[in-house]
Amino acid sequence: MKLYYSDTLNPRKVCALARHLASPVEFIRVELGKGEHLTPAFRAMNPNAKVPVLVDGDLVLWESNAIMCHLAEKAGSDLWPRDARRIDVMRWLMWDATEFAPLASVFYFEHIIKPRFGIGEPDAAETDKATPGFQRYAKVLDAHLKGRRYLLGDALSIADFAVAITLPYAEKTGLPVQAFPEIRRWHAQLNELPAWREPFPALQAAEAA
Ligand SMILES: N[C@@H](CCC(=O)N[C@@H](CS)C(=O)NCC(=O)O)C(=O)O
Repeated sequence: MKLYYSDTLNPRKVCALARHLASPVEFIRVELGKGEHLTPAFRAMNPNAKVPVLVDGDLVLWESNAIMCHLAEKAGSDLWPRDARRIDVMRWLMWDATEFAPLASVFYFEHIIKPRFGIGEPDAAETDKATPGFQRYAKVLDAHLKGRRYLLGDALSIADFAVAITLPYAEKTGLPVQAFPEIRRWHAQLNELPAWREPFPALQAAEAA
């Protein structure tokens, strides 16, 4: 399998999961700053011109959450459960994609993407606008996590990898999580996983130099 990624938010979930499962993937770094995702060859894999993309034989799969399902299924892992908990995972993936992540990622975009790609200064008006919505959903998440180690209870799942993905950047981006102790406790537990802390392959020495 080949996993096309960049060291940004959505690929991060997939890279973390691939490492956690020790999936046999070849990591292929796509330089967004150089427009490597805009080439005809890349668009032939993903017409959205976005990372991550997984190529597994004839299967070319885009969308980070779908890729996580595929990697977990392929590994025979319970992180994408085969029983009724699968529906619960779907619930959290949907909730994240439609409610939580669009608000949480505003902070990431303003404070990490903009400076990194030189596309303007962080705009406080944008994060201010996202804050009430973020707090509304963070409250739901915080209440759900009370008494549960992970989103599904005792067992880690791909839903945790999806919903928590903005949390490694919380401090740097000013994501307002201070008022949500269960979210912070949950993320501290995820940080115990080496693959969560270090999801990306090391840069080649020449690139890093
Ligand atoms: N819904 C997609 C979003 C992927 C996405 O937004 N990827 C970003 C990096 S985090 C990207 O490739 N951006 C390039 C662009 O928008 O030009 C997923 O979850 O895979």
